[in-house]
Amino acid sequence: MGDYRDMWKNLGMDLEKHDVLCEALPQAFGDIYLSQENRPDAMNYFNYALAEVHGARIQEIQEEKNNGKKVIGTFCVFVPDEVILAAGAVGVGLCSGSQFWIADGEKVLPRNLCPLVKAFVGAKVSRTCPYFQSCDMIVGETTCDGKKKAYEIMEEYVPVHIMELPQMKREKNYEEWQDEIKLFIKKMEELTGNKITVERLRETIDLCNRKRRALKRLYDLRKNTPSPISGLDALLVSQIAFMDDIERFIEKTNELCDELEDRVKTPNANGMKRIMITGTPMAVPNWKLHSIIEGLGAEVVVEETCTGTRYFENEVSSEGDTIDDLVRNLADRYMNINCACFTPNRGRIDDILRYAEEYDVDGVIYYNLSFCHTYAIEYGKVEKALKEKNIPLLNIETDYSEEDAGQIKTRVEAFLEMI
Ligand code: BJ8
Repeated sequence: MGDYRDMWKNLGMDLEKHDVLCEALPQAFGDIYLSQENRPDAMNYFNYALAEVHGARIQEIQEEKNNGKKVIGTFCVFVPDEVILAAGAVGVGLCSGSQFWIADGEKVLPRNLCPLVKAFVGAKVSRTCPYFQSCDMIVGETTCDGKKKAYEIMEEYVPVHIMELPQMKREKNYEEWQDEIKLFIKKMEELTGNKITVERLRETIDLCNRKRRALKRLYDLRKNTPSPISGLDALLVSQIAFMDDIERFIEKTNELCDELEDRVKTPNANGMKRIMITGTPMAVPNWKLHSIIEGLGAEVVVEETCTGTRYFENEVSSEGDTIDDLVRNLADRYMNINCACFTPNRGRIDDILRYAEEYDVDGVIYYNLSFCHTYAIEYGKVEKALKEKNIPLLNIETDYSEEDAGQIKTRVEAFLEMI
């Protein structure tokens, strides 16, 4: 990474603390990623994007800011990127996957809380995340209690807009979500001074659909036996998707898929067990479970998570002549995301069963971040549904620390032997 200290200083960052973070990341990335064999050449771009995640990409964002663009931070796949882009703003995903930020998060939050929430709050209060420091506004959403209440704390540091996400999927809830999207459009117009026109919104719907299609293409390639890409590499691509320039990301992901398409023409059977991960998201640099599973000689072939299928499944229709038509299309697509914050949430069980078949998995690992109650409770229903289909399942509840890595490794090893 180049020298970005002046830029970080101008962003009001705590440089000393940030140095500690910057020292740890290359080591972890090298150990986990660069030690893999037979990686696709096209992963070089994603290696670079990760290496420059606090450098070159932030510099680009600062240039966009200098050209008058606003930067909007988000934490959930329910916030429609289409609206952010249609207002001429830059969107960045702020979910945080690093243990580094937990201690600072715990200064202002209770310890018995999901690490994802503690980490994103810690990233802001410690002034060590240049994405956070670049944001003109963050957009929260009423999904789980931890996030919902954490946004009240964030308000002390940065302007916050909250979208009220319905927690059921009745007709009236779809209409409520349309109203929330309209309020968000209004807010974005006020913030940026740009009118969101039908034409502009249609363009960004098409753009976001192209991004979804590129990710879907990558995931479809993983349905091959063996998968032409490791689960770790696919996870990195998904994680970079939340921060990268969208046009470049689409191009680079499609280049990767071109290379993988060549690979699957000459499959080399490897006899690896094929694993699905389902559950809570894995924000960068959370590679813990994938590295354990793949370190034991199995391959992760699909993630039913928000850093996996929930992020790209289903496109938004661009049919219609008015903003109301397009907002209805947006609401229809987003309300089909099957997060455990909904009750009931049968759609998620159907997705898991469908993926188990489509990706031909040998077993499923349920990934639950500690203190995430909605996903922890939903485990019972997933377990019952998978049992009926004789699909083996292992439940892993964990946080971002490495303390339980040995114990998880032992349990995954036993699971792989059993299936
Ligand atoms: S759509 S999964 S990104 S809310 S923060 S719910 S892990 S206790 S992230 Fe999520 Fe949107 Fe749903 Fe997806 Fe649990 Fe932690 Fe809450 Fe979390």
